[in-house]
Amino acid sequence: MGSSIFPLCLMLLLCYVYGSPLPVGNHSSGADAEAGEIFKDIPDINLAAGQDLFQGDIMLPKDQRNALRNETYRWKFPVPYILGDDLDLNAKAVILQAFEMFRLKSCVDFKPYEGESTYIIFRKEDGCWSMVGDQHTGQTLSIGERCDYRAIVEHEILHALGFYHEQSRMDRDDYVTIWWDEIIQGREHNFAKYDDSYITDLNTPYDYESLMHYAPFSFNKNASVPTITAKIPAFDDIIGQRLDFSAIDLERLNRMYNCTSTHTFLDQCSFEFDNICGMIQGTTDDLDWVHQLNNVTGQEDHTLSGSCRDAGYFMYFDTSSGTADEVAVLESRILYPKRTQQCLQFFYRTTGSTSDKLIIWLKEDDGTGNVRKMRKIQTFQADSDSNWKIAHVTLHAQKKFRYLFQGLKGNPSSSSGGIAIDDITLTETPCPTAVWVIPNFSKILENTSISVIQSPRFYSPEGYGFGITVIPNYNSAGYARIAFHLCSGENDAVLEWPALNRQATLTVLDQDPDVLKRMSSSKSFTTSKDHVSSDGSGAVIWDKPSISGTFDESCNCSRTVSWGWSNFISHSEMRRRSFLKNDDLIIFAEFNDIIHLNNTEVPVESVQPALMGGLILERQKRAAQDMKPVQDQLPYLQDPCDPNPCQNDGVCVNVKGEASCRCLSGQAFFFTGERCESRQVHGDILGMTIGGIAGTIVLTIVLISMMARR
Ligand SMILES: *[C@@H]1O[C@H](CO)[C@@H](O)[C@H](O)[C@H]1NC(C)=O
Ligand SMILES: *[C@@H]1O[C@H](CO)[C@@H](O)[C@H](O)[C@H]1NC(C)=O
Ligand SMILES: *[C@@H]1O[C@H](CO)[C@@H](O)[C@H](O)[C@H]1NC(C)=O
Ligand SMILES: *[C@@H]1O[C@H](CO)[C@@H](O)[C@H](O)[C@H]1NC(C)=O
Ligand SMILES: *[C@@H]1O[C@H](CO)[C@@H](O)[C@H](O)[C@H]1NC(C)=O
Ligand SMILES: *[C@@H]1O[C@H](CO)[C@@H](O)[C@H](O)[C@H]1NC(C)=O
Ligand SMILES: *[C@@H]1O[C@H](CO)[C@@H](O)[C@H](O)[C@H]1NC(C)=O
Ligand SMILES: *[C@@H]1O[C@H](CO)[C@@H](O)[C@H](O)[C@H]1NC(C)=O
Ligand SMILES: *[C@@H]1O[C@H](CO)[C@@H](O)[C@H](O)[C@H]1NC(C)=O
Ligand SMILES: [Ca+2]
Ligand SMILES: [Ca+2]
Ligand SMILES: [Zn+2]
Repeated sequence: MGSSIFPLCLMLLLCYVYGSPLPVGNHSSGADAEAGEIFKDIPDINLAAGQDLFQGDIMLPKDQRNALRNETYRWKFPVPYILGDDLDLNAKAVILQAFEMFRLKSCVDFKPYEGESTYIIFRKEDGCWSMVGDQHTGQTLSIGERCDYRAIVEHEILHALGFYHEQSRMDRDDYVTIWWDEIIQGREHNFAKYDDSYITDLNTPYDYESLMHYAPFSFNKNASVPTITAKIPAFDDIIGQRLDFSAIDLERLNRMYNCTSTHTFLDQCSFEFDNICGMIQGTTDDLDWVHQLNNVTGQEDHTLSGSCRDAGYFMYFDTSSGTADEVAVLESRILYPKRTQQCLQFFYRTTGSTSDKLIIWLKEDDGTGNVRKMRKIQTFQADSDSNWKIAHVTLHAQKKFRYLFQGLKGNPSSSSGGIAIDDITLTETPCPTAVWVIPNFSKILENTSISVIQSPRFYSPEGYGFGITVIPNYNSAGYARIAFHLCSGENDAVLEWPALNRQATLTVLDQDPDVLKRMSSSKSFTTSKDHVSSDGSGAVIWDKPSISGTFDESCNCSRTVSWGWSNFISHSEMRRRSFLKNDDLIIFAEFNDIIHLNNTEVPVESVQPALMGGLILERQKRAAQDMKPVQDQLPYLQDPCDPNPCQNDGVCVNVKGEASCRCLSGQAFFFTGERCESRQVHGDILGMTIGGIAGTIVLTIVLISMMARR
């Protein structure tokens, strides 16, 4: 048994499609121009687009080994990829976001294609689909119209990595009911299940929450009758979730690929255990932080928010006694950065004097291997608001380091409390540009007279003012509409208008203490000249807000019409996970120019000598011939510092998408050149012998700014 050629099984993916973003008509009145936006299934769109092409190609022929069991179909990391230029600009940036989620939560990694024999080429074809497993030929993964959402791209990549749909499991009939009579004729094969000689569940239970599960109304005949329902009805609301990987999705991915670490995750702590995650108390300070159990009402920890007795710890610095200026320091263990930027996220609460301070420090390798070089990063001044608050601090650690929390007593006589910290996460990803917290959100959801909530004004890295619009009860359909708009701001005179080809990303934060298990809801669109005002004037809505927008007193600025999703997140989703912890809804927003992704496609090289077997070579030649000719273009590198182009241990810094090398400098010599390729000896100590002492020279990083790149 077992024929040797694995068929190119195209997996037609039935992904839940979110409605395209549409403008909210008039934000100030809260009225909506385009009502009745609903979820649509890809099959409907595909049928309309004539995508019967893949029908029937989905079934695995009998006697075939499954990608999941056969290691031949497992990828070697990093997976080479090409972003085809037929993709929408937004889709390209969303694919890169999905890569970042894999890098954060698993050991899966991706790299731009450089002539490898196997790779994934992302294209915009009809619908969203992928092949299953590494086909060793270079394979297409389609991110079609309306597929450009992070969760959908993650779903497709999971197929490419070797995973089938959750309801294809052999034991699925124990967990879900398939209503065969309600399935569109000819689409029944989408509900096939596979024998356990083909697929393995990797010893994990059936997962209703899987990103790989079908939604109830998949391939249905009648819009109001489901084709798949859960045996436990509570899960009917959950199957088909398209937020992010579930905990079990990650467990399986990590088991299949033997992942033991991830690429961008560094540290986290919710302080629930006595070892406080390897953190240590400073020894040269006055006092210690206390590992405090939340046993006083109104003083709950952040992780559990008072939901469990005898659990829920945080770190606490009491500022109500002693003398002013007394200090306690909490230090992290030593961490080893892989990138040059880290984001420290934590929650803190101040209940003492308003002159108390919480100060974040970075302690780095001084060049001799000792972690002792201190840098003050940010100070948080206490205030009279005693709720938990979220904080983000960007660190730029380039060598091994610790991060420190310093509590500083302000005025004990005016303090009856102190400073608490909890739920720390440290990742090597950028901190969010805009963070908007809406307190008392469950009360807002219940109050139907609240129609529209506008955020304050934020500024993008380029200087554009922008805001977020939330309509908590959109058309009473059980969904919150969340949308993005531009605001007039102090930089408007020098900026480019209209602001096109910028990607707006809105993320509703799942406040799970474990950053790897967070299932935040994130959606993106890219501003385009096709986004026109619904008032009939045909004006592009991304023009200067002072001209195209309406004045709003709350920000003393003009806001444009907002663009977003009326089904951004359902009320039941928000209540189910930790979206409303402490009754705060937390929304992150980004607004970035992505025009550098306009030309990313690189030609496929047909010859790859020596490394490959004959069969694969043949297949690849055919695959290359089948491809449309592509123009000669420069390869696009997503992270110019990966791999590090700097020589002689130079540190690479990503400066606006370009690699810039910071060269090492010693007492006797230093490195120069764009890639730190040449060594120079300091003039004044030219006479010193270099060779013998090179090993003991103390190397310190000097920030020699390199020539500005063109
Ligand atoms: C895996 O698949 C390859 C190619 O189809 C086949 O040659 C090989 O025998 C399979 N391995 C196992 C263990 O089934
Ligand atoms: C928005 O509402 C204001 C007053 O509420 C009105 O003057 C304006 O014409 C409306 N704009 C649109 C595009 O409907
Ligand atoms: C769809 O199902 C609903 C509820 O069962 C039923 O009332 C309706 O007639 C059905 N529509 C069609 C077109 O079959
Ligand atoms: C994972 O580890 C097992 C056992 O060591 C090994 O057989 C398998 O090849 C590994 N898989 C991958 C993808 O590295
Ligand atoms: C609360 O916990 C602390 C130790 O964390 C303990 O010293 C204190 O007595 C407890 N208070 C109450 C009211 O149980
Ligand atoms: C939230 O609700 C509580 C109690 O209902 C109230 O005391 C508090 O002021 C509210 N917070 C805000 C920011 O509205
Ligand atoms: C609902 O919201 C309105 C407007 O903000 C407010 O005046 C009213 O008191 C709220 N009602 C309740 C029950 O909170
Ligand atoms: C509003 O902004 C204008 C300039 O944009 C400024 O002159 C004015 O003082 C501001 N008003 C308030 C209340 O801040
Ligand atoms: C994007 O690339 C296409 C061709 O590849 C070109 O026609 C277009 O002008 C580019 N857009 C921008 C804004 O540079
Ligand atoms: Ca805690
Ligand atoms: Ca101490
Ligand atoms: Zn799928």
